[in-house]
Amino acid sequence: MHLLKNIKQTSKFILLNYKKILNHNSKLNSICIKRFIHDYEHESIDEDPTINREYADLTKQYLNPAQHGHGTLILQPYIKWGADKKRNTTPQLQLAEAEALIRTLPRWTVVDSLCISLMTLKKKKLLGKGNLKMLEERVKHDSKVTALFVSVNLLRPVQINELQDLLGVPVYDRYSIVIQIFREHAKTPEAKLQVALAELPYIWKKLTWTTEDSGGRINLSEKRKLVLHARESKLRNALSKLKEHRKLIRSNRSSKKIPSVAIVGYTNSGKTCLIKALTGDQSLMPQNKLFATLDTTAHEGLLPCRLKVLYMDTIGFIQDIPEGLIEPFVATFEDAIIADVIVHVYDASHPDKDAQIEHVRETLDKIMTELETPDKPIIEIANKCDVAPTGAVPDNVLAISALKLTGIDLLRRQIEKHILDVTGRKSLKIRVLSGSNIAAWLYKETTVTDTEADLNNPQYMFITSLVTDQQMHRFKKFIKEQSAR
Ligand SMILES: Nc1nc2c(ncn2[C@@H]2O[C@H](COP(=O)(O)OP(=O)(O)OP(=O)(O)O)[C@@H](O)[C@H]2O)c(=O)[nH]1
Ligand SMILES: [Mg+2]
Repeated sequence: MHLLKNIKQTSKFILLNYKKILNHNSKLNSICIKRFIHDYEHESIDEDPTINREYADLTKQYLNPAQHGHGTLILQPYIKWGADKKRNTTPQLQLAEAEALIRTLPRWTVVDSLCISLMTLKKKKLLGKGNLKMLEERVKHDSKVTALFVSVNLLRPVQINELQDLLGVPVYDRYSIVIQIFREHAKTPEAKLQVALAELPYIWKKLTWTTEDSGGRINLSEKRKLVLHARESKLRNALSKLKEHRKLIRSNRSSKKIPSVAIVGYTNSGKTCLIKALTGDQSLMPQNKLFATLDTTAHEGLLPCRLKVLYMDTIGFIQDIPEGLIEPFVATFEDAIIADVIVHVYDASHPDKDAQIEHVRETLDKIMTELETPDKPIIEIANKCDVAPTGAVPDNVLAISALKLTGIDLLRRQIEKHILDVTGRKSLKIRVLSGSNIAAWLYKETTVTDTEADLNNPQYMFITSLVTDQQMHRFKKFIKEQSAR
């Protein structure tokens, strides 16, 4: 009774404190984002140390971050028959991706790995007696194994507890491993904010399940739930301010009329490398890691007609992770998806490319429907053709190598065709007096793609320009004004 009263008082105190913070923040408008980001960078999202400590305990209990890494035994369960059987991939390919996830984490190593066939992943006890015994022996006989990674998107606490109690090592699922990768790779304040939000649904789920699984812990969870609610509303508040801020940048971008191209695709398919090839931006660092890019960033490039475009780099997609993990990233992904043209790049050398392509198509379709983005051209291109087996790319798909720079000019031309189409730009060739106001207007207001002298009259020249209907309208008005003078 006394404990319950104490918890109620603490909860009230936490809530009041949060209301104070939230009210205060709402007055600060965009400064809030900077302030929040500053707070976050200094690991003090919450001004109350009780909440900080409580949240740290929660992440320790449910995410189990390992600063010093782990020697990992990977278990890839798969369903052999029935509706839940995966049809476009194999257990070995799924296992290879699970290994790549672990290798992406610094200081984590793959010690041992195996595939296990199961009837279902939904049982309270994930594994049967025989498999448990075999796992126990493998862990006990290899002292290098310090953790088990079960490569399914989300394990229930009761499933984790059974394995942990038996094996004596921490147990991770795909969601928690991807969160650890996100935490490692989030460098910008924005990415850190999104990662902080992405881990909340995971902790929520685990906390709720724990409460369901063992009724005795309800009081403790109530306090913890309050902490999570408070943290979530603060993060969401900051993220929605960030969205407003991004809208401003976006409208600025569209007022400058620079067309944009979103580069999307499965993680590690070569998106960053492709943008480097298209723009020549040497500061871009492609890496052989999953989720190397977490931020949506814009990079300026030139099309063959000399029109400027912005290439948007984006976070990669991956199969078998719950939607809650990606949801916070949709805020910035939105910036990319509103682009004029989308380029879906896939790794043609990857043995699991068909499943990867399908996953990206489906996810993209879902996001675009949810965001109510109008239909737009999606160009699918096959990357890493320098190492892809012959016949891996269908005839109607453009095959490129972003690394070896093959097929890049052809891709630029394809992008150009779509951009001119979508943005309604037409090529216009006009004879003007050299150095006239009209020539100056064209240079200032439109994209001049070519000039040539008029051989019949050296005082005149031909200017070829790309113009939108709007620019054409303004141009005609300008000509009228000039001739009225
Ligand atoms: N052989 C070969 N390797 C490539 C090619 N394009 C990219 N790579 C390599 O593939 C790896 C991943 O490239 P990134 O550009 O970082 O891939 P990404 O899609 O941006 O990956 P994430 O940001 O992690 O989702 C790097 O090691 C690149 O050097 C290619 O055309 N051929
Ligand atoms: Mg990248």
